[in-house]
Amino acid sequence: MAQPRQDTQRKAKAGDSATAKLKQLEPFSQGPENQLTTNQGVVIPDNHNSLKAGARGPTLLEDFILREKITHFDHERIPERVVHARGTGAHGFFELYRSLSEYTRADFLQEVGARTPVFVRFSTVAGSRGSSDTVRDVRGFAVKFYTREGNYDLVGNNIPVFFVQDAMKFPDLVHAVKPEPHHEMPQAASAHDTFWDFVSLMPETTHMLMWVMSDRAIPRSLRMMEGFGVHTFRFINARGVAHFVKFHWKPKLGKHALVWDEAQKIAGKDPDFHRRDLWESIDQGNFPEWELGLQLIEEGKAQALGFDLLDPTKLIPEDMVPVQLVGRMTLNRNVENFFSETEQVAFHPGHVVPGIDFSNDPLLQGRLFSYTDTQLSRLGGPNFHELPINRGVCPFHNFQRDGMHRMQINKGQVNYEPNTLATGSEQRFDGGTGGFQSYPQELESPKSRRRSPSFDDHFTQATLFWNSQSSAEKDHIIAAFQFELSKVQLPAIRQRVVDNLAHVDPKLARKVAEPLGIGAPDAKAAAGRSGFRDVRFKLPIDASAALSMETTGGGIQTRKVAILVAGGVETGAMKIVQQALLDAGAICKVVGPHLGFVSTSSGQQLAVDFTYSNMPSVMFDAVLVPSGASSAKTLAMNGDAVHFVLEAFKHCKTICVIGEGVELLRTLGISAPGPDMPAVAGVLVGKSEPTARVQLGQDFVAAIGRHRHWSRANVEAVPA
Ligand code: HDE
Repeated sequence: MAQPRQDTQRKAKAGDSATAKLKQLEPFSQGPENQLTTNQGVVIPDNHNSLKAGARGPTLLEDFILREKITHFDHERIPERVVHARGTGAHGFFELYRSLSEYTRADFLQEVGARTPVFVRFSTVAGSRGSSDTVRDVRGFAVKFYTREGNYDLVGNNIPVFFVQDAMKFPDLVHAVKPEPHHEMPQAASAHDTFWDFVSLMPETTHMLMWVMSDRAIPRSLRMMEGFGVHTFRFINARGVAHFVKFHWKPKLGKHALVWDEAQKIAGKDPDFHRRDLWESIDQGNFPEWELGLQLIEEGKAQALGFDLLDPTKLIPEDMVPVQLVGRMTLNRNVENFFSETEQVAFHPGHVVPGIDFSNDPLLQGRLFSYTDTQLSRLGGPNFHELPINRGVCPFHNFQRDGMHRMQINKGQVNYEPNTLATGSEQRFDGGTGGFQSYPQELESPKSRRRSPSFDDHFTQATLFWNSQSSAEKDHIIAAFQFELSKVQLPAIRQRVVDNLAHVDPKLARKVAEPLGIGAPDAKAAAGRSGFRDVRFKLPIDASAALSMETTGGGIQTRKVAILVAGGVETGAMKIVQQALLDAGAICKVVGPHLGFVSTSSGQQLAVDFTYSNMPSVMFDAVLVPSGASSAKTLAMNGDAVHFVLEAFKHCKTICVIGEGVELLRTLGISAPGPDMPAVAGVLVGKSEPTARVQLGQDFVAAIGRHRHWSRANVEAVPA
């Protein structure tokens, strides 16, 4: 058998013409765009019909084209993430404002203006991949920095604390919040018995519960929420000096939320609401931005805080350690393939670079094991680092080899160290001072399975959060607890929750209990239960403005305004107001009775973007109803249009009506400006006269900038 090869070599030397011909066999230049092939490159002559015995006969097993196509399809899905299954991602960059060399030797944090590519994945936690975006839940906020020294993953959430203190309780927490195992309901919701049963028995969850029952858990947009690293990490500088560090992401557009009724409706009207919002914003060049904030604490000063930095149910109030803004992150590129990028991206809190290290937070320590482990089953083997989205931008080299789905072809004889056979010099590693050096922290002994007493206080920071909320935010928290607990079947569980809440604030507990058909909250009963710690450490502050979302600002950029029209709409004043909105960065969409065009009062054609029924008011931040007698009349007769404004009113959104447009507000008792008309927060009733138009536009912009008008009275009475 060796003979022919020798022949060929011999002939090639002699310049044989047959070999020369062989060399010319280049691949055909057909591209996959214009020619379908099998995975082996064989051209498929017909992609519509399988191979059959006659036109009406059975399909033949020999049809390798059909078999390959269907086999691949059968295996298209990979297991979804056990938590954070539903998400969306985007590419961008991080740019440093100031050198952090004083604190860390991490290369990407040294040079002012240095840009590092990033990939970010946002997610909900409890729901399956196909669940809705706007459910009440924590949002994952995971950032992969592709640095020159390796990938650094900051795998955080939009809430700065966590439910449990020790990794040991994480599987229990997740089991409790996921759909109940006997009937797999409810999907993507914490409003059920098992979740509240578990958390009511674990008072350490109380602080995070306050956040999850607040508006933080129903963000208006992923672009309008904060991110947090949650755990305390360490920065180590070139001299080996360490600082504790907490990470924050501050959104440039401010922090804003939906209202609960709206969130539930959007979950049905557009389950992809947050994904679409992020995708469209980036697509339209409205790149979302966050600033990276750091709280830095000298190792020796951590003790003085009054609570334990290693306890992930605690935050450091910004009033005690200010957040320093050190850079900005811009997301400017959508993915090209959701599966290859967003689904296959593998984050890991253990992906750190020299200069960034861990603390002994027992929740973080558990995470360090979990993330590689989960990728092994989710991505099918140990080579997921070779997937394009997970590959670093710096070269890497080691002797890990083979395994499922190996892409790299490692060449040569040597796959071990030390060795003398590899090309170049002898390979022997004797340690040294370069590369990643773990912080040489002294450890305590002996081994034990104990919780540190410094983790005992479960309520002081929950009370701090409560005290820091505006009165509207407090109302929303009470309503959220009431809603969730009203879905809990067992009264004893409801009772346990309110008994615990009495340790946060007695009034909060009383209010929550009111409609739940249970007894008054009993703080003593809570304190008598096992697992309860009646301990409060002292905090130097009672409230912290940074914990509220109410004063966040952020302008009206990318806010969506619906312009409700029908035939006969008067566009003179409308255009002036619309221009003011566009100048302020808002997005205006015309919503009419049908797609195509409507005729204006001056006989022109106005293009319609959406209809009242295919794009409801919950998709918008504000509504403009222009003047025009016949347009206003048609709108007032149309149930969908009337519902549109009533719903926007109920959700406390800004509404601006011009001239006859006020007809649409008549059921709310709002009429044309005059002595009888009561002022209603966030409702602007403008005249169409040229002198009033410019001012109206400015007032409208300012009112939308206040996000929602919570002081609007009696919205519960509005039937929408
Ligand atoms: Fe995670 N977490 N987690 N987690 N986590 C996962 O990893 C885990 C925790 C967070 O967009 C999983 O690849 C344990 C805290 C985000 O791909 C899994 C513990 C915080 C994402 C896992 C925690 C997070 C995950 C599931 C307690 C905020 C989504 C799929 C010890 C700081 C990342 C996967 C993405 C994903 C385990 C607690 C954030 C199973 C064991 C605290 C943002 O490995």
